Amino acid sequence: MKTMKTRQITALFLALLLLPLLAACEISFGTKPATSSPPRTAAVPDTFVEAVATTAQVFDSEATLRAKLEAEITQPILVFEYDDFDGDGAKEAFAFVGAALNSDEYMDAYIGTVWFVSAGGAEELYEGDYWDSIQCATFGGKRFAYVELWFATGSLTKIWGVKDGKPYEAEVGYGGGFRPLDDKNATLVMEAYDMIFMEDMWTGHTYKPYWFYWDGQAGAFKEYGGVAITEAQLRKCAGAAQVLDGIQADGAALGDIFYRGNGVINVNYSKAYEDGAAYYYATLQLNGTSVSVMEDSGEKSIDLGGSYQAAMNPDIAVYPALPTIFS
Ligand SMILES: [Ca+2]
Repeated sequence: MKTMKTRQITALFLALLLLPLLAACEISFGTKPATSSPPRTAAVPDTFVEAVATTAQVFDSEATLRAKLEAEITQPILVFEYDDFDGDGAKEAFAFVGAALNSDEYMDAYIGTVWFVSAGGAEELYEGDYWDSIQCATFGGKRFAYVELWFATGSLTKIWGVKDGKPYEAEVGYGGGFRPLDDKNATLVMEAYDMIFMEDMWTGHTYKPYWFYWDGQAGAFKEYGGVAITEAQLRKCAGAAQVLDGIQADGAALGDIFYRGNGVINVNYSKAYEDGAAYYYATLQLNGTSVSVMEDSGEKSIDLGGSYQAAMNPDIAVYPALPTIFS
């Protein structure tokens, strides 16, 4: 009896001992096929990344953004500027919705609305009349959209950028005819009646460019403000005498001379007549220690009508220290 019981206990003991071993074998057999197919740990992130990328593309694809805008409007989309304006990886668009006038007198004029569209939806920015539809330019690596509002005899520029996924108006001040020069600089035109003073009245419509730049650190446009210099200071530059002597030989009197941080020097001068005076300017470019008359589209900037001020938009003007040539 005792022997029988001992055998049974031994068998039970062996079974108990073998069970975990068998279980272990089963586990190892069970995991084995997994090694022959692609490892699950690698396959999961791949699918996940793919899914996220697909979702992002759908949210800000050009077709999706167009559809978001089309749901809000009744007029056609004339311009759709689709880009990553602020460089954050998400696409957005500035769109012009409306109609071209197509008249002989106003060939490129439009009436309509500027819209901003992102994955978050479509937002109306400005409704009005324009000399042109939306144009785009890059300053400091950021993309901007701008329009020229139809304003009396000239235009008024409105510029928008994108920050934290939202559009904002990049204030460049009062003026029109915004013209990008490179990835930092631009000009804005000041309109004035400042050429002829006669019988106590100003006449002579003039359009003078002023110079602006994108200040990446401030995240804002600034104007190159002018610091007044004297004729004697300007004559220290090579090439200045030739220009100034020519102006004075013509019977003109020098007015204010402004030096700007981009090396632009505006020389104002006037000629007196019996019952009034005519006002002119020359724009010079300082290169090192010499100056030359600036050329714009093949035209020399001398004997042009009007007078320059220190700044067009004093609120955003930055005034430079004078270079040593003027000291
Ligand atoms: Ca963006």
